[in-house]
Amino acid sequence: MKSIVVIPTYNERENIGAMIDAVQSAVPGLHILVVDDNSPDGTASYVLERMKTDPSLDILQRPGKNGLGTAYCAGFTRAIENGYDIICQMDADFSHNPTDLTRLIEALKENDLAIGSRYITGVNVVNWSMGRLLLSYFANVYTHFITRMPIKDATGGFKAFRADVLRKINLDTIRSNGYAFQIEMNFRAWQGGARIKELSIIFVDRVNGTSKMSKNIVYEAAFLVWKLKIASLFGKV
Ligand SMILES: Nc1nc2c(ncn2[C@@H]2O[C@H](COP(=O)(O)OP(=O)(O)O)[C@@H](O)[C@H]2O)c(=O)[nH]1
Ligand SMILES: [Mg+2]
Repeated sequence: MKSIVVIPTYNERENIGAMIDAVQSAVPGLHILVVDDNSPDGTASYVLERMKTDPSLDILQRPGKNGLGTAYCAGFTRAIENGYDIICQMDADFSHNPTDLTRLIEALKENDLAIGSRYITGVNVVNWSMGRLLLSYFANVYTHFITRMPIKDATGGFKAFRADVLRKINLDTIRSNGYAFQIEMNFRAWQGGARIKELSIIFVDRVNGTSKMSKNIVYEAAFLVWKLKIASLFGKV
């Protein structure tokens, strides 16, 4: 199976080198596609330099910061075009542990979407403020309550998809970005009949670099779950 992990970056120069090393030693042979939004800190030039000697590494460069959701959609589209069977997604900031990729990919033998979940066995989050933790936790309770999607952590960004699941979703029509993007992808996969498996992971807040999370991302997600719910009632999702 041809497999790849898509890693979006915005100002991740401090992390990306070690992240590429860690992914490659965790899952030998896994290809990496970095989607960089012209990070002012030169993340892309670092990756381009490494690509000269590493054929398993690729980059998609976009002209400016255009949000996480569209970065993922562009990366997924490229991965589908290039014939990958398994397409993973993870952050560049070490919040997601690259060694968990093996379990996510393994789970695709019997599932179509594997989700790294922080909320299966209690709360597996390290170093977040109580405010941020409560926000994330209740965002998930709220999402579950409205959509009835059988997923405990619908806002996480550490996943593995069978390419078929992504092919079925019309990626060009996705407009959501932050938490909302993760929820929307799960919802569309679920509505499309994907077999979904959650695996427990430990999420650790970043040590280097800064978060791009904002208040708008929360409002966007709060609104989106209603949009999905209503669209699904009318058979539009
Ligand atoms: N290409 C791209 N990557 C982004 C954008 N916003 C965030 N990222 C990346 O997405 C990942 C998650 O973002 P992060 O700021 O850590 O969000 P948080 O973990 O919710 O605080 C990191 O690898 C970021 O560099 C964006 O607009 N474009
Ligand atoms: Mg982060």
